[in-house]
Amino acid sequence: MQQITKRITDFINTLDNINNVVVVVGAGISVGSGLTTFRGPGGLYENKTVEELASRAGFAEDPLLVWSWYKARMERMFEVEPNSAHHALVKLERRGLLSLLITQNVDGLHRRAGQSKLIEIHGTVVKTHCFDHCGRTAELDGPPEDIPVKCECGSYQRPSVVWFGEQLNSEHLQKVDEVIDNADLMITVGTSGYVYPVANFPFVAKHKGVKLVDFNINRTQISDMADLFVQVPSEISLPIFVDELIVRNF
Ligand code: BJW
Ligand code: ZN
Repeated sequence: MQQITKRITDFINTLDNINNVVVVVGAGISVGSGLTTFRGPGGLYENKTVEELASRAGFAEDPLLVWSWYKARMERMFEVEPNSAHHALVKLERRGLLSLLITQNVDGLHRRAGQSKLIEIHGTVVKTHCFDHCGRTAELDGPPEDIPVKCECGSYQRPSVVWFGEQLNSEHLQKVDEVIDNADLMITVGTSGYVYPVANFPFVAKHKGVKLVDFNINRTQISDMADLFVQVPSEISLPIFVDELIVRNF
């Protein structure tokens, strides 16, 4: 651990002035809370891949199967607690260093940890809307009892998350562009960098001269271009990094 802290401190000492940190998060941050990732162990559900389950076509073909997947995941999400990596990001915000946290996770753990400068760019499981666009929406305070969840129009409600082939919220994307333009550091945490357009954010940042730090237990295309890659579970490495950044007192 001393060696990791030294690598982190040495890197932070090379930085001039850090005031605007943008953080991009994926499923790996919640592993320390007991949730599973999409593409690692436990990533398959009933022999289907996330690409098959998280799509309009998948829901149209078998709404019960897709809702069963979300219900099982929601049961875990409501059981678990934010971990030290989520709390470290709240600390970064409270010290005034964070411009924006962009999470791909729909598990709500950042909000529960107390994060405010937050965009849930792939949506959230606690909201639903009509699969057939009748306009009805609903909020859930736990996993739904009866699935597939019915809509009053006769169709189904679906989770308000972004599935493959669906557009991300354009205001969110505009805000991301703005914060990257003004960023001096981007931190990526626990993402495979497999899913676009989020996978592009580190490339855009790097191209604009923003320093890039990646926290992941496995090497990815993001780690390959990062200025610092820390290959340790983020629940261990991220609290060290945030504390060292705060101690440096830019
Ligand atoms: C740890 C750890 C520990 C483990 N500590 N780390 C350009 C090129 C090619 C394709 C496209 C493109 N642009 C768009 C596309 C198509 C598509 C896409 O990206 N396809 C790929 C398969 C290539 N993208 C879209 O369709 C997007 N929409 C879009 O672009 O609209 C415009 C458009 C429409 C139509 C055509 C063209 C353009 C929408 C993508 C929506 C993704 N939705 C999901 C489901 C959300 C709801 C839900 O959760 O159920 O989002 S899929 C799933 O993947 C989920 C995640 O947010 C997302 C990213 O996964 P993430 O977080 O990176 O997880 P993993 O499991 O992949 O990785 C975990 C990592 O953690 C690993 O690296 C581990 O090593 C690490 N780890 N333990 C640190 N303790
Ligand atoms: Zn409806």
